[in-house]
Amino acid sequence: MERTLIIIKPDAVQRGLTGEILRRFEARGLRIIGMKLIQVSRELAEKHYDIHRERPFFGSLVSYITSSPVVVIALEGTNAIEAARGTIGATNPTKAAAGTIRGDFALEIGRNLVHGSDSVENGQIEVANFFDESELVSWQRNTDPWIFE
Ligand code: IDP
Ligand code: MG
Repeated sequence: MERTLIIIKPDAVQRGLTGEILRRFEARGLRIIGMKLIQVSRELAEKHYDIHRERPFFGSLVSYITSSPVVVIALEGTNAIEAARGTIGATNPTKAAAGTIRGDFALEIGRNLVHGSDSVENGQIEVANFFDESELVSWQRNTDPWIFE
C-alpha cells in the first residue's frame, strides 16, 4: 500500500482549515495511519525541503513552514501519492483547479496550505522523517473492502 506525508501548513492551521482539509482526504478514502500537531524545527524543515536548497525561495519556504504549528498526517491507500496530489491541486493556487484544496482556499504559491509527497519513494522517506515507527498504526477499517477492491 502506498504511503504519503501530508502537512497541513501554518497558514491552513492558523486559518482554521485543518478540519476541512483532513475531511477531504478522509472522504477520498485514504486511511490515516499517523497524525499529530507539531512545531517543525529548522533542521527538519531544511531536511524536508532539501531538494529546493538552491532555489531562490528556499529561505522563505523554511521560514514559512517553521513559522507556526503544522498538522502532519501519514496516509495510506491505493495510489495514495497521485490521489492526494490531485486532491491538493497545482503548486500555484492561482492555477489550481476549482474543487482542489488549493483551488478552493488559496491564492499564492508561498501560502498554498498543504504538502503532499510527490513519489512513492519520497512518501516512504517523508513519513519516516516525520514519524517514529511507534507513532504509526497498522489497522484495517471496516469500510476498507468498500474502498479498496
Ligand atoms: P508542491 O508543494 O506542489 O510539491 P514544490 O515544487 O515541491 O511544490 O515546492 C515546495 C513548496 O515550495 C511549494 O508548496 C511552495 O510552498 C513553495 N514554492 C514552490 N515554488 C515556489 C516559488 O516559485 N516561490 C515561492 N514558493 C515556492
Ligand atoms: Mg513537492
